[in-house]
Amino acid sequence: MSEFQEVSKQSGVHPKPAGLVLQYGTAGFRTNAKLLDHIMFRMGLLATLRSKTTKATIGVMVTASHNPEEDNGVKLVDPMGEMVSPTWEVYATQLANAEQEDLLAALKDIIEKEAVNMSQEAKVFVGKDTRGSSARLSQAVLDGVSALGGHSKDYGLVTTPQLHYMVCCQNTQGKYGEATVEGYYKKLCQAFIKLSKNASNCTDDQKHLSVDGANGIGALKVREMESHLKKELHISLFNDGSEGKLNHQCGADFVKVQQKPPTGMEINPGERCCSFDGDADRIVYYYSDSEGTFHLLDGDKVATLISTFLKELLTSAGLDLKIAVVQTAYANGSSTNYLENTMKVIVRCTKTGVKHLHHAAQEFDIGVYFEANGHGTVLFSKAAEEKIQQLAENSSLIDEKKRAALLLQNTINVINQTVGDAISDMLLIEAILAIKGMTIHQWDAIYTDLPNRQLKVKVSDRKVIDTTDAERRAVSPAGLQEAIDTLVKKYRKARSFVRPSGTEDVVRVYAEAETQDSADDLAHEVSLAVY
Ligand code: NG1
Ligand code: ZN
Repeated sequence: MSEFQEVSKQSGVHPKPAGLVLQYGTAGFRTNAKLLDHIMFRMGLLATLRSKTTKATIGVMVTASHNPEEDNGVKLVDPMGEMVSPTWEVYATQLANAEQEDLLAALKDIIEKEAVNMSQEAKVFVGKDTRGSSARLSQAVLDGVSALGGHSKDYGLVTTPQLHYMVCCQNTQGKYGEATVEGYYKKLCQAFIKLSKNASNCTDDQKHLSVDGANGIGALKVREMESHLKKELHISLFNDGSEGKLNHQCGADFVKVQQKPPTGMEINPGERCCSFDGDADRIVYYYSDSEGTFHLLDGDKVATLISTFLKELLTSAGLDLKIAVVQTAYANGSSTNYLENTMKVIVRCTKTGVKHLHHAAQEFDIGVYFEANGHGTVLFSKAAEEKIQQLAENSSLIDEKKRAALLLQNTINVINQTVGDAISDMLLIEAILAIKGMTIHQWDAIYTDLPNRQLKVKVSDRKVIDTTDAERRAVSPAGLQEAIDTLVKKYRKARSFVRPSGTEDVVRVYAEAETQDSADDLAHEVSLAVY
């Protein structure tokens, strides 16, 4: 077959370094960019096969998110804009690790297992972030697609969530929106402007937001979007990529893990600020108070704000829809406590990695999911969307109900339901704060975070740690959990857990306790128990 000849020929241009083994992890493949050329070519091949089996457009995003500039990575996007299915993650690893001479056999094995109809047309959307290596690597993906006779559309520089959005729009024949970057801005910004009109007495000062673009793609895209906002939001953009290095001392991951502001940003007391990560799928907020103390509002605070807003609207609209918040073990204990006991919403805890949260959120009428690091979105079931729409279109309704239904409808439109999206989340948060007339300080005061600490520990083999109960308890190595339990008992309001990272060769240690000193000590002691 000629397509296999072409694969053979082209794979010679993208050879695999012999013996190199990489794994499709929590966020796809991610490592030093120098090691990724063959992976990209092969992911182009795999996406083409996936497109043929699903008879739908598949996405391939070239990015390493919050990782350093020297790294890169790739992840596949399934037809509805979601992460690729677990079976195909296994295929991705197999194809990536086949030695050069075994590549065709590995490819044919997948074709056979999935009974891929090779005469079916294939379409793949490709996007990339701003890393120096991304242009070369995304070309390797495109080469992979064309080697198998697939069609591709290169979206060039886009955020990860924008690519997910395009794939979903394409596969729903435009019902979700138009599969263009312009269409994305129009849909989100129009909904944002309609929401903002519900904010009474909003001053120019309150419409101001400082954004740290992490010197990445998010900064470019915020600039592109600005004209669509019609001055309803005034953005001061920092770390826009003109000087600093991607993710270096800035961005959502830096701010969350270091619990301090990014460099390169001017922060005035009380002013709202937020940081994106390197591919703009995460967002965290923060401010500095009049004493100069830094306050972080992470994914848990975001989930709380959004779910409170939605719950109030459901009550006003008289809609009986089941709303839940999905978190991971990293969620601050105070947030879980507040959500369950004060707000009385259902809270679920899943393993780390958005695909787990996403699936859990799909089980409810409205599922708000956020990782503490700021990656998250809101999912509305089809039935919930229909009920909201019917109510919004019902002209006989009394004012309050109608207003709530319209707010819910525009909330749905401002959200990118395919995946966590810093731009979309930012617009929703800004709209909610404006509508509720809330300052960032008032939002922060909804509950007080328990002091916490995250550490990374290098071990010879992180896979010896196995966990259960949504990663909150270690089942191996023997004795580790007992050791953690003993340490935790020494502190008040304490909790700690360890798990192997899915994106770095480290074990992550998390601890929280009544005071920062206790959290720091506990994290340190637990990290010693991991060795
Ligand atoms: P790992 O490396 O598996 O902890 C990290 C984040 C995840 C997720 C992925 C993908 C933490 C503790 N972990 O995963 O939440 O965002 O990266 O980017 O923040
Ligand atoms: Zn990211």
